[in-house]
Amino acid sequence: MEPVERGKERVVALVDMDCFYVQVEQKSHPELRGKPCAVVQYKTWQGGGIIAVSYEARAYGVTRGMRGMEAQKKCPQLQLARIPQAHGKADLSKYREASVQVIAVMSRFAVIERASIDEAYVDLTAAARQRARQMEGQRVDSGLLKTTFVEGFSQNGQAQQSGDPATLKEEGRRAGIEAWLDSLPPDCDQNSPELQLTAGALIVEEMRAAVETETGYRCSAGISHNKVLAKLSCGLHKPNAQTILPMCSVSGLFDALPVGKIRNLGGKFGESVTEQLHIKYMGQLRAFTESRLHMDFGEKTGNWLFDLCRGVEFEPVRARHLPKSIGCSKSFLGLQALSSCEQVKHWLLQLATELEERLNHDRQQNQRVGKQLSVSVRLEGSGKSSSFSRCCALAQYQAQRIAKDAFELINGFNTAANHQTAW
Ligand code: TTP
Ligand code: CA
Ligand code: CA
Repeated sequence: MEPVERGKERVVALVDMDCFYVQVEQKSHPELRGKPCAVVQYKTWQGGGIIAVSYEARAYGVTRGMRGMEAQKKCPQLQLARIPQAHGKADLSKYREASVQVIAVMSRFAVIERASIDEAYVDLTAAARQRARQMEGQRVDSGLLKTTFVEGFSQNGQAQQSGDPATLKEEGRRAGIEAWLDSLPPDCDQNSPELQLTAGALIVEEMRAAVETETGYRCSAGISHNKVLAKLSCGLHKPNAQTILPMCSVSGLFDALPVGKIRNLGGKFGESVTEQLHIKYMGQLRAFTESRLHMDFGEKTGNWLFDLCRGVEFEPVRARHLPKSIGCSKSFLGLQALSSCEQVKHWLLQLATELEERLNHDRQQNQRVGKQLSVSVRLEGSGKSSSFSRCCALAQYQAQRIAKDAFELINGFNTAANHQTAW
């Protein structure tokens, strides 16, 4: 038996809910279903800030970050749902509960790593191998992959000239699936990584159907050989669709993909990569030797980048259904900025009250206790912003005590320290 090509050993998927907060609101307010709508935080100023947008509303140009009133100018029939509030701030508990329901369904299928409130990685290696074995060399029925796109194969269909965009897209998708299945060698070896990706896609179709039947929520997914490629491919076709990203399509995709679109390269580190190497696209990284990347980024990171730009990555999917930490925060922008110790103490107590509730709920649900209290402060000055973070032992699940400890942790940073009441 030949060894599996490096980087193709696993089948990994990323499942991400479509316009998640919108779907949660649509479930409890059925009149919003199928309509252009958006979820806003704090309906006070100009209709509140939009944080989630239905796909019907996206067609009108409504985007996250717009004010509700601004969005209603683009789409007059736009309906706005508001995030509930508690302790003077947004209360996300209904979205967290919906997330728990989805994770419970998904975890019946394979090893799950919850990555955020609305997404999870799935290691399908074992399940996909087993499914590939069961196929016994028979061609996969494309009717079982009815929401699957294959990157690099979908555009090659003989799409007809006329027709509406949705029909053309569906024709291209179907032609792509057939071309992909044709590309699998006849009486395909069950150890073929491409066959295993296909088997993984079959399982993800079933998993997504189960999520929709049992919770009412729709999601999209990416299926590939590692977390980075799975995450990237999930975003290629949304909503309510899934995309296989085979290794042979990586270089074509990376050639026009800005470095910052890759998992873990979206922030400062990704910027330093593009600046130091004078590049823009992921594919351009392939021009650099391993030793050059070692010189610029150190051996470990250099190796990682060298592999990554070729689609190879090895971070494991870790079995984890629960968040690692429980946190809450609130921003005070512009004129709302806190300026006295009393105000700081008041809001610390509000945050601590939410924490106490959520910690108790977590202890009851998950039989575990938190050990560390961490407080972070971000200051947005004129132009510059700075932040700091301090931690201590979490002594008790008690709001007053948490607020007091938190105040002591940050009090040393008060620049108005020699004044009695100012912050
Ligand atoms: P996303 O998965 O980024 O977006 P989405 O689910 O709304 O839409 P898509 O179909 O494109 O995946 O975020 C998940 C939820 O997290 C989103 O519904 C609202 C919330 N969220 C915020 O509150 N603020 C933010 O800045 C982002 C990015 C998300
Ligand atoms: Ca989402
Ligand atoms: Ca997400």
